[in-house]
Amino acid sequence: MQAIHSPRFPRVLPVLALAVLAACNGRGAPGAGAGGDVLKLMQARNLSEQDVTAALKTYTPTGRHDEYYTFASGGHGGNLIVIGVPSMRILKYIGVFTPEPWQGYGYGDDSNAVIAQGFRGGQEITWADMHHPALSETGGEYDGKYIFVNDKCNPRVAVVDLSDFMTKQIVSSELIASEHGATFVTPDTDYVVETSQYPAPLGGVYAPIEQYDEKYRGAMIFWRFDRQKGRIVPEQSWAIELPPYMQDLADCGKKVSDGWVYCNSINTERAYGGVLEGKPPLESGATQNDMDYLHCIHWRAAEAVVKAGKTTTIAGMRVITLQTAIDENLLAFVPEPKSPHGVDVTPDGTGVVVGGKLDTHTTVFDTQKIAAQMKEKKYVGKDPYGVPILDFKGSIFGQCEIGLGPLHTVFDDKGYAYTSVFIETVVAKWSLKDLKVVDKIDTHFNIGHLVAAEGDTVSPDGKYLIAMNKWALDRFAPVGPLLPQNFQLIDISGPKMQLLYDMPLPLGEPHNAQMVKADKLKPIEVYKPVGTNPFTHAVDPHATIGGQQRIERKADGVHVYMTAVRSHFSPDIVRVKQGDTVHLHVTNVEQAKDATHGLAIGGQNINVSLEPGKHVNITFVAKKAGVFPFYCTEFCSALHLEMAGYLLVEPN
Ligand code: CUK
Ligand code: CUA
Repeated sequence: MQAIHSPRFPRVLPVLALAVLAACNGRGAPGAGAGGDVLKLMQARNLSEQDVTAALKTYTPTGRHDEYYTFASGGHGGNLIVIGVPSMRILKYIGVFTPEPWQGYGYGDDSNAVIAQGFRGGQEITWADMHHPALSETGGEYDGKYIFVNDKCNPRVAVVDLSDFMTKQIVSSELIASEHGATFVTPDTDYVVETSQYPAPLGGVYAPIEQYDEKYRGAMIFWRFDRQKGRIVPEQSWAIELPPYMQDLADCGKKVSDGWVYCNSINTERAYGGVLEGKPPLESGATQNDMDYLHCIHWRAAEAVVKAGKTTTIAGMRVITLQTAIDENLLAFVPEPKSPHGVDVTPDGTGVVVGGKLDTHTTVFDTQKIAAQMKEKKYVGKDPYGVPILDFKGSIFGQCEIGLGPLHTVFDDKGYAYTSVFIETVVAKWSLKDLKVVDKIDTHFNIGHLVAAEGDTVSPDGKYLIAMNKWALDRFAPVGPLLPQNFQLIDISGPKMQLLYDMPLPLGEPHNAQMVKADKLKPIEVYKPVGTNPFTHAVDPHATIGGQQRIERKADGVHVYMTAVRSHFSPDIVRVKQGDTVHLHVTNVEQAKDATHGLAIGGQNINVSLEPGKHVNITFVAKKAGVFPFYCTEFCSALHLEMAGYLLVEPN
């Protein structure tokens, strides 16, 4: 064996080489020669033993599927990113708040209508600041059926159906003007929680900012999810009014704390800026107090209060006023250290872990102590709005000295918690039992959230963790001043964490993600029966089958009933008059798994995806006279280029 010159090669390398050799021999195929090649490769590419084990732990040969799906928020992109773990291969982008041309999302009547559900106050919105996806749960376990996700900027919540990986609904309430603590689900997905961030007068009305204390408010919305329909039911949803602090992240209780929701807050100082008006900037005004308030809300008791009709309606939403919440003992505060961030309920539901951006601890609040004291009304004070306050020391399990800037926490199957530490830029592994740090690993760089396999459930898997880092300063080939984000896959199965893989994310700041066991998802392969509209889950009234293709002129315009099949559209000539409203009803009549077509029409901003069996309706006005070729945008067959036709718009 050749001597290895690189200082990166540890002396144990030959052991690894032997192991690789043995493995190769064991499988019969590559033989001893291949082992030698591995060594040469390692040398040529300057790879250490660590590098090679990382590669062996993530490399996924062709045809082999990943063990987990990660659903990452697409940040500014307003879409969800589906990633396989451990390979870190991107499997799909799901259009959510933003049109997605490949999927035809935002280019046909039904998907346009979904995106339009998210327009606020008549304003068209085609981007989002997506932060926190949440998988649907049954009994506190991911059930692989739905994923919800929020838009922090334009308070909205979307419902994505994991049977076909399509966004089916967006809900938005004018009650609040921005949000952050969303989306978090109750353990059986009865509710999807959305909490405001920047206080504003409830209901989208105006009040001078000098009346901040009196007129500005926060609120937590409980969006009711109907599992049968797979939709949020706004009429069955409700909210709780909160003081004008900046409510931050939230998490729902589980097991012993089922029925509760916890939300941290910042800016209990109620600063609102005014740098040109002689006031301190918002961020210094908002960091005066040593403690902010963890909001503890008994949502199950609140639900009963709603059912008893003790609500006021604001912007169409039933709201439990702050006074009613206090009177009914639904809400209490526990002081939490300076500028807290992250609220994460432990798998057994006994603890709530809160980080402190300007603190060096994570604090583990004790859900049982909080519930007991609230029951006995053992309060030590009130905030300016009359919300009762619990004793800090009497409400915690303890604190863990973590490092500078702890943010978010996830869990494994062995009783350890993993906290992202922003300023120190590490992941800290610590024991929930004795609150001691046992391991730290560097991240590159600026870690925000982290996600662990099944990490938000009652039974985390351990195994994998992804550190979601902002701005990868030097990890990748440079692409200009706007830096990609960096997802770092970390092996957490052993006592020491091991970095396995760097994955650049080029779309927007992803914030948070969910990692679910792949075999929990059972996506469909084709739409059945032929003519299914994915947004109604039923055969569309305009579905077209072979032999029924036709063009009909009706009072509301020209209706074109069209089929797509390898390799033609029928009809393939569509004649209309300038100014006609055209209704295209297109059914892909195929049922083979890979028989997807697309339909694009030049000059009309139309491109829809026609997966097997799918039906799409497209309405547009033929404004301009001319000849507009249309064609299939998926390479569906040898005669794909010939899958085309003409839209002929005759001048008036
Ligand atoms: S926030 Cu982004 S790093 Cu919106 Cu969950 Cu903490
Ligand atoms: Cu159908 Cu190409």
